[in-house]
Amino acid sequence: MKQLKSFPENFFWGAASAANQCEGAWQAEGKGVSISDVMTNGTHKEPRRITPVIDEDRYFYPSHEAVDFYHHYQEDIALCKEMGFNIFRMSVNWTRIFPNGNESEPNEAGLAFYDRVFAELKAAGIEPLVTIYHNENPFALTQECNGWADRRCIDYYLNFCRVLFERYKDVVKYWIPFNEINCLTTKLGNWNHAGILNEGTEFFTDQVDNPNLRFAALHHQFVASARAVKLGKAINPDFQFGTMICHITVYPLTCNPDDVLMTQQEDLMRNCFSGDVQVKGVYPYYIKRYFERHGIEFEITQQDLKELREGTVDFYSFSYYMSNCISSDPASAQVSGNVMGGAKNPYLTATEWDWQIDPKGLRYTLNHIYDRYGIPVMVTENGLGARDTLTADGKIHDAYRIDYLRQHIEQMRLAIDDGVELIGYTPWSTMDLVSVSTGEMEKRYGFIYVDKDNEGRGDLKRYRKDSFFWYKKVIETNGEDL
Ligand code: BGP
Repeated sequence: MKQLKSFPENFFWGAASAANQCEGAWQAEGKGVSISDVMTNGTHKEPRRITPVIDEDRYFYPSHEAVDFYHHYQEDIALCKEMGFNIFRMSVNWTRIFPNGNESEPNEAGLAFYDRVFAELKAAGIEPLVTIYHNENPFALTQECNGWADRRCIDYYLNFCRVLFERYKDVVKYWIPFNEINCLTTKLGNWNHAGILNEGTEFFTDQVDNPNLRFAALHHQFVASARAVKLGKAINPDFQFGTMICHITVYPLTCNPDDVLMTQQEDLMRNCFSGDVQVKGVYPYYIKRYFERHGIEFEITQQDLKELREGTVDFYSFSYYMSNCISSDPASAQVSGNVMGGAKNPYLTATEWDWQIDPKGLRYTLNHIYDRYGIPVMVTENGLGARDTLTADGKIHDAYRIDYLRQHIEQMRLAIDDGVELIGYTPWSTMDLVSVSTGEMEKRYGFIYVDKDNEGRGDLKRYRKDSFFWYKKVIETNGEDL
């Protein structure tokens, strides 16, 4: 038999992070309040909430200090260099640059921080992959106009993009306009993905959902993304832009045609819709019918449609953590307790948070995506959330994480062998950081352990996990030695 194809020579190996989950320093040097800064920690007896009035005495807001990347970036980037990264995925916190999101002039101190981070990366020979928007919506825009439900956010965001593109035109080449943009196809996306809040009580929750506002917000983000691509390419034609789709791969629970049809609809809605708009530049036929059937209405102008066509992306990137099964039988639907719902797959195991582990599903997904779009693909998130133990001698034996990553990398290689043009891998996450869905620190993903717990205790000291040394070897051998 012919030998398997290898990872290409210039393959991007690195890991991912997001400003709101790692930086901390939530009020440093003129930074404004972002949506994530008003989220409580979910380890309290109730789910995470958004509090319009910050009450430090009653609640812990994990993003306020997070793992303090703001003051530890040099140390963290040095560790990335040690692992051999040639790419580092990060986001720029909008509220450091525009504290309220709507100012005309940027906050120079906020930009100076990213100048330092990029300089450090360059010195380490690491390419930045920059997410422009990763749940860092300025809270002031929620108060001003209910976040992305309002079209004004497009211009505010473009103003932010212009500053980034001009300042970093020779420093950053790879850009992701929006993280997991497709989260807005479900009500989970309302709060941290779009800053939409509708309830006038002490707490806002994500339980309130108005699909007209939510899909309008998604549309505004599509237009903003397309305009960002056009603007960026005018500033530097070498810029490369990508999608970032939260890909929850779905299988029919049985071969009952009802299950198969439901699965197809779920896949189109959750996974394909946003990619179709950003890669193909048009609203797909099935979504138009969906809007009609559900009476969903919002404004789409001719100018919007033109901009969508003109601002398509160069590569397709996505997060992949799990797959789910879809069932038309109400008794078996929703068995799995993970945030995305779905039915339990009897062939798979799951994490403590019920995320079903499915390495082969990654190969399936990569082929599915490449077949649909035919553009370069990057896995910009993938990883295992787990509770790690720091031993007395400063070690973290996370064989379970190594096992998870190894199996997924094996499947990536098989997908390359299938012919998929896979160009990079940035698993979640570089260092431990705050979990989005739970607000916990103890749901850890990093190669680098950070001493901090759910209540914010710990000295923030960094430790190399076993997976750190393992990943270093993987990168050194370009994916040969797993
Ligand atoms: C993705 C987000 C990340 C990250 C990851 C893990 O959806 O883009 O920001 O947090 O999921 O999720 P969690 O932190 O909820 O375990």
